[in-house]
Amino acid sequence: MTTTLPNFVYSVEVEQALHSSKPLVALESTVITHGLPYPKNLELALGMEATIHAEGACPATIAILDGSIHVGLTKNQMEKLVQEKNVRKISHRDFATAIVKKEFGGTTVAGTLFVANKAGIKVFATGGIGGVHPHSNFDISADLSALSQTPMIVVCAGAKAILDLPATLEVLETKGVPVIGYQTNEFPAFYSSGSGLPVSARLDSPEEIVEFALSHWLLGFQSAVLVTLPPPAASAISAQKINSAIEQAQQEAEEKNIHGQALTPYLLSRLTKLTNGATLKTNIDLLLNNAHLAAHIACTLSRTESTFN
Ligand code: PSU
Ligand code: MN
Repeated sequence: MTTTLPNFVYSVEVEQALHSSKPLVALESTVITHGLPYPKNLELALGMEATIHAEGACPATIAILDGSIHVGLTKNQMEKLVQEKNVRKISHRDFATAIVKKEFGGTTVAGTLFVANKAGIKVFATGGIGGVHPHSNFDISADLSALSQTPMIVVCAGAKAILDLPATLEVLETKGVPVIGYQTNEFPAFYSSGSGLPVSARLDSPEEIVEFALSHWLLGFQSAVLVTLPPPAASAISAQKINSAIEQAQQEAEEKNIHGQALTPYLLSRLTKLTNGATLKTNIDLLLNNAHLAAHIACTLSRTESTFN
């Protein structure tokens, strides 16, 4: 199965894990190429992989190198990716561009969902999904449609706080994506633990999440199950503290006419400056936290599936 897709390259470790039904966790790479500054991005990428290994699962970081879609990167490939100057942000529409132009690319949540699903991976950890940008008629992340089309357990800290969270939840509801609060009734706000907005269901353990996802898919639904967990308490920032920085960054983006794919990376890096690095620390801590839960879920899923087979 792993050799039939054109332009797909599997790492030795991922290929072996797929063949032996070992638990796998997909990881995105836009967070590495566009979301975090060097060398924190490399440290984080390797840190998420180590966290997943420590739980007995196999990490599969997904990215485009020289026009090939890689599922699982070696340390050398990871280093090459973070040093590359021209890296495209890869959502669904961008794969063919990167392939024909032999480019490097960091896959977004949408892009990673597509590749991970083709590879047969069922669990994916990210920081925060994209969503509906405020004050903008049409900037709605492709992450939301991809989530509605891809049967995957996606672990995140909600949607990034730079977004219109009520509108993002409305779109997820319209598209039939269950939004699970992990040990919480509230949708987390990425940097902050709560948004005041309700999730569609609360679940408290990896076992409950696996049972939920299998029931959802057994009914024939094809959407992702979005598992949201708040950032670790020690690194969460209160909404009150962060909101004025978010407003300032948004206003600056408007003045500089920054839109489309460039907007999210611009806002994230401005926030890091405006908060003296506090948002960067929270972002990294929550990514590691999400990788940890995703690895637990992947191990639970693989145990559950092996009792059926
Ligand atoms: N989570 C992070 N940092 C990021 C992202 C997520 O902690 O940089 C990326 C994801 O790859 C997500 C993308 O898919 O931001 C959303 O971009 P856009 O709003 O342009 O769809
Ligand atoms: Mn966008």
